[in-house]
Amino acid sequence: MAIGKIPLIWLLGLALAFGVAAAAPAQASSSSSSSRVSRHYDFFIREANYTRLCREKTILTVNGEFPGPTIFARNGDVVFVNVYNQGDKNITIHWHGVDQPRNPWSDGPAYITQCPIQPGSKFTYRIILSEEEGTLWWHAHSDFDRATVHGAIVIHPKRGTAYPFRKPDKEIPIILGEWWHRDVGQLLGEALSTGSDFEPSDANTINGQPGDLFPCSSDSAFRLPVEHGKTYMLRIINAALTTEFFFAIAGHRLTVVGTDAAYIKPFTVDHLFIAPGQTKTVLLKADRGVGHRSNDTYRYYMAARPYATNPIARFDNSTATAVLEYVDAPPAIATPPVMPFLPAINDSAAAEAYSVRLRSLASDEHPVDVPRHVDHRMLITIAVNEIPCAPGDLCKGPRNNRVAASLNNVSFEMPSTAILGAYYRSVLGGVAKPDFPDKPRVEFNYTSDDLPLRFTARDTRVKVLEYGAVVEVVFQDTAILGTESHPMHLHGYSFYVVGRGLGNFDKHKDPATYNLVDPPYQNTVSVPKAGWAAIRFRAANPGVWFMHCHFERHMVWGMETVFIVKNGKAREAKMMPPPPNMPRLLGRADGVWGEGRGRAMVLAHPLRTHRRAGPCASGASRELGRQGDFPSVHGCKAPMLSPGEAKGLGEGAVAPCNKMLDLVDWSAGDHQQVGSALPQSSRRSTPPSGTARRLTASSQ
Ligand SMILES: *[C@@H]1O[C@H](CO)[C@@H](O)[C@H](O)[C@H]1NC(C)=O
Ligand SMILES: *[C@@H]1O[C@H](CO)[C@@H](O)[C@H](O)[C@H]1NC(C)=O
Ligand SMILES: *[C@@H]1O[C@H](CO)[C@@H](O)[C@H](O)[C@H]1NC(C)=O
Ligand SMILES: *[C@@H]1O[C@H](CO)[C@@H](O)[C@H](O)[C@H]1NC(C)=O
Ligand SMILES: *[C@@H]1O[C@H](CO)[C@@H](O)[C@H](O)[C@H]1NC(C)=O
Ligand SMILES: *[C@@H]1O[C@H](CO)[C@@H](O)[C@H](O)[C@H]1NC(C)=O
Ligand SMILES: *[C@@H]1O[C@H](CO)[C@@H](O)[C@H](O)[C@H]1NC(C)=O
Ligand SMILES: [Cu+2]
Repeated sequence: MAIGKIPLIWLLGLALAFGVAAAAPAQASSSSSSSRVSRHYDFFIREANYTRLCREKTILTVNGEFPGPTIFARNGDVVFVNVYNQGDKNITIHWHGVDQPRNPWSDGPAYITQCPIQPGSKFTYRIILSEEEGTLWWHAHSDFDRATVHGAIVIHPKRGTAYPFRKPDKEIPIILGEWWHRDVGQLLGEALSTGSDFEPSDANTINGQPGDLFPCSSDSAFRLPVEHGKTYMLRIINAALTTEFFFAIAGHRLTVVGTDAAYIKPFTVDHLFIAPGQTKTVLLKADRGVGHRSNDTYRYYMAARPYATNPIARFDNSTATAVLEYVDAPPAIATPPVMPFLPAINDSAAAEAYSVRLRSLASDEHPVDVPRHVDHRMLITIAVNEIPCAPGDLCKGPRNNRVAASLNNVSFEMPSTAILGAYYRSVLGGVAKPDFPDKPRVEFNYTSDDLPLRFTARDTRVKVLEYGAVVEVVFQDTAILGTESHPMHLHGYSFYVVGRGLGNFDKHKDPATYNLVDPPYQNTVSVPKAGWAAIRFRAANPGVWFMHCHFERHMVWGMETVFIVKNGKAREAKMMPPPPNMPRLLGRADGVWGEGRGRAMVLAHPLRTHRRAGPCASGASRELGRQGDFPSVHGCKAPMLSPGEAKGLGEGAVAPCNKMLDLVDWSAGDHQQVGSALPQSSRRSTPPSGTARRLTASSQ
């Protein structure tokens, strides 16, 4: 990303924020109890050519940008994002770290909460911000698309409230990622077909750029211009598929003030540690520059070096750099930037020393609510495993088997239809088994070397939780194919990380070491290599919530499960009904809204999708309109399934995303009331004219 890019995005975001804010008063006053503001973004998924490491390559992007556009909002807002899939593959988008109270429909993981948005289709996500404040991010949640389809979500304090520290002079997203010479979709396809590990990336990146240590990368390296005496807020996001990082800036210390979307007690470090899925909000005081201290210079590297824990996995050990540059005192002679000290690639002690320092702010304005009494305990072992090679297959995984991964020895098998839809229609049984184990079937010395337990088996097993139950999950790393740290991410919740340690979790001794006073509140916990981490949350968000390792390759190998949290009794304790434009029939986002009450419908030609907003598939017609909170829905309207065809499919049948069929009466639900059932509602019927368009047009 070139130097001019960040300020541009920043300005766009401000323009949008002001655009919305300016239009908001009319609507805010119509909803007396609330300051909830709606914001609108258009995301066009499309291919773009980018050159890195001396080679041009086609990647999938949002609005042609890599990294993608930043979403700006305030605590408590609702953000609508229209996702138009103008690419040539299925995709979904996830709003990482947003709880989405009662609204799993917009959470995003493919085949968990929705069928993918197919090429030529559109889906509007409604992102309901509640308790989150700080730095989050969005990313594709299908295949390996998130390698290039990701961006920051910046959540400012509510209007009239402030940061729990002095307002920084400027805020800058710093997104850590990777770059592959090859197409990531192809890499995924090859690895899955042979059961082998993935090829490591060719470079690590900061804001999309490898930096000075790579060929053809110096001119385009990300540069952060600073002025002496000012304070900068870096919103650091680890968007990498495979890599945990140490991060530092030469000559400067970093004060960590937030992690994921919660404030913490500030602490100052020379370097920090960040796992994929996590964010760190840090303050950087620009106290150097030329002439202030004897060895001051005007350029300092910021650098991200991998922390890699599995000795047998191949990995990209390269260091990504960007340049912090004092612009208020340009020197006569350009000097090379200074490199920061970073821990060694295998320095587990450094990673752990950082993680144990995280403590919630726990102030009057930002209190904690750590559950003390636990209703439901789970011990979940994490493992990389093997699955025997099927006869006749050519497998290139360990010992010529397939590499796999598991939680409690269940290697999660992705269903072919969305679990949420099946659960909502009370036909879960055809898709998943509600018997994910609470603990490993057999106890063993989890962290002992040479465990003779390589094999696992695939299944779609989910955990069903009672509404309101306090759940404690202890994640236990195992040495099955080598110990490794794992970033475990839960959708739908943030959780308190109440404990962590090395070796085997001891249920008699370790709980005594828990921090129940000010544990960090996170959505992604880094479980230490050959160790464990304990989290607690109150299951008060009904829905279907994915829980998985945020290393993408572990996820595609099965290191995940799903928590289904039942509805409670009160209306506010129940899942909202599905939105009118849920991708379902053939995964089409724009299939059937507002039509076809209680009838099954099918789109005529599943694979002949209208690409790049071309004509609709035969039998479907293009529609324009809006419904409820979802403005300007347009797309292809599916034809109705004939009563005969619908009958032939049978009552309660569960069809895969590509086969159609939905017998629920989608339009009879209370979509119109969804907004009013929000904790604080302020449905705005029409976006300020031109807002979305302005963003779209100017962000290309
Ligand atoms: C990318 O480059 C290729 C080869 O030059 C070209 O065919 C293709 O149209 C370009 N794609 C885009 C989106 O510009
Ligand atoms: C500058 O000097 C200080 C003290 O002599 C030293 O600690 C530091 O590492 C030097 N370099 C930089 C980039 O600050
Ligand atoms: C990184 O990996 C390469 C190739 O495996 C190796 O030659 C190099 O020494 C490694 N560098 C570091 C810093 O570990
Ligand atoms: C890290 O690797 C180095 C050599 O590459 C080795 O000497 C050292 O013991 C390792 N440290 C840890 C903590 O494994
Ligand atoms: C488990 O294995 C580790 C590593 O081999 C060993 O140090 C430890 O003593 C074992 N624990 C038990 C309870 O056997
Ligand atoms: C895991 O499941 C596989 C396949 O059912 C079985 O062979 C293996 O013993 C199990 N491992 C453990 C640790 O339970
Ligand atoms: C795209 O999604 C549709 C509907 O879920 C599915 O039928 C199709 O197989 C998917 N295509 C690919 C390439 O995965
Ligand atoms: Cu993992």
